[in-house]
Amino acid sequence: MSLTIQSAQSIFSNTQVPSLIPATIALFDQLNVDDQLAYLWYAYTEMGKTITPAAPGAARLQLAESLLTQIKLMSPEEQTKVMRDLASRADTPISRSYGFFSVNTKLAFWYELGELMKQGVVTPIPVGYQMSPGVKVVLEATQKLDQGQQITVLRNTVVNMGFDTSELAPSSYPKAGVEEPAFQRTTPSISSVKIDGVTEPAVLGYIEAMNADNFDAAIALFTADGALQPPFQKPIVGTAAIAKYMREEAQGLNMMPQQGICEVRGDGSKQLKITGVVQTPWFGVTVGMNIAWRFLINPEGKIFFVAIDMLASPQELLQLTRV
Ligand code: ECH
Repeated sequence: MSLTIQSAQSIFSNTQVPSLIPATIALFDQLNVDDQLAYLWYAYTEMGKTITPAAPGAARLQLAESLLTQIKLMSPEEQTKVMRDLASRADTPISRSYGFFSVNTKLAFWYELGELMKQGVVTPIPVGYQMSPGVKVVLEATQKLDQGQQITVLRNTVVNMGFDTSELAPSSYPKAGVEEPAFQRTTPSISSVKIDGVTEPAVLGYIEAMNADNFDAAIALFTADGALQPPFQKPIVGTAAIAKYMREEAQGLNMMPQQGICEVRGDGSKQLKITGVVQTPWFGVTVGMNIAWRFLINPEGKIFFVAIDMLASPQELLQLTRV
């Protein structure tokens, strides 16, 4: 029996519970553009009372520098227009350039704009803006989330902004092929991994390699046609695509798996579910995200599939029921 990505996606599917994250993003998507920007401002400043992201390094800010310089020189009305264009994914030169940024460069761009707003250099909210009841609804929904879920909502809204460049050739971006700058690790990397109930070498090797940003070692554990499915996304298929994704989005993560279960299937393949906590370099040790990894390992011990799911509640960390 050959393994398929479609069947792999459904392993441990009965342990999945609906997440409040997509539900909150769906509410956000219904807001008009000014309300979306206002929501982000209020949510970000509210969150800033307890947690603040680490300042992005100079190398990463350099990638966004040209846009930031243009925006700084604009009138408040022009600045508002740029932000509206980004939020509405309009096809403008700035919105296109933004669309080509990696996830972390998009976050760094908004981090810097947020700083410039605090300094009064960039206008925070359109002049004369009146908060609509819809914004309150989304803010209240956000307050019900834990911090890991809140930063996921913010991150995903930022990722979705800008012109959708996925259909455009990379050559239409002047800085195509720029190296992704390295993220500074916030704590020493965790070198020996222990997971209650799990001894599978491919899984332990995966976590160890990821915690050292050794993506070549992590990729070597996958089958050539293997897949990785990030939270709320479609699977990324094939080692080249996974490697690119990891270099862009998985740098500096601290993965702390806690416990898991392993089941051997009829064909000798194994399915494992592991729960634990992951920290992003943006917030270091201050925010832990409760997640699950669902692995399908082929009979030769290679990773055919791994899905990463955000857990709906900390109670789910212990929910390791059988299929
Ligand atoms: C202001 C107002 C105008 C509009 C905007 C504003 C600024 C907003 C800003 C927001 C910054 C938000 C940030 C969020 C960071 C979130 C990071 C997260 C990381 C999660 C990572 C996970 C990793 C999982 C994985 C694992 C694997 O095994 C494989 C790889 C991978 C206020 C100006 C917009 C500045 C900084 C949520 C879960 C475990 C899948 C990666």
